[in-house]
Amino acid sequence: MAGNITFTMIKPDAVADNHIGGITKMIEEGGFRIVAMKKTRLSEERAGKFYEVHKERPFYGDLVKYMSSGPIVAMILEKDNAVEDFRKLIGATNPAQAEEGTIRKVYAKSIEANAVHGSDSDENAQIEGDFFFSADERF
Ligand code: IDP
Repeated sequence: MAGNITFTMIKPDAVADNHIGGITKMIEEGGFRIVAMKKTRLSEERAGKFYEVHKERPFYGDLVKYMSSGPIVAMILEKDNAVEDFRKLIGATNPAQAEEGTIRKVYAKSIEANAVHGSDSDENAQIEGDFFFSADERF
């Protein structure tokens, strides 16, 4: 059975451009409840750890620099079928391929600076949520 938790980050460009409100509005209107939320900045080391699964990919170094370039907003979200439904709400990795009405269609600037992260499995949603939040930060 699909889980009811996913993890997201509003990425540095979208935070810098003042889109925290616009993006969280789309998230809430998409039927997700915000269980935990934090504005923070990743060091290069922490960003490297978060994206470790991509370390063999050619864009890894740039991605780590970009994700540590400014503050992000991390959130745990709750909804039935959370992981799959949130991937639908954010749209394709490359905003040129993102459907109308998706967060990336509205806010992403490029394939790298694509406004938001969304977990790709229930297992990763747990790992990524635990990366940022302790039990007493979830409500
Ligand atoms: P996802 O975020 O849609 O799950 P992934 O393939 O897991 O996409 O890639 C993680 C992140 O790495 C993307 O959100 C994006 O910021 C960056 N990325 C992915 N592909 C490229 C690329 O071809 N060039 C530059 N950055 C990329």
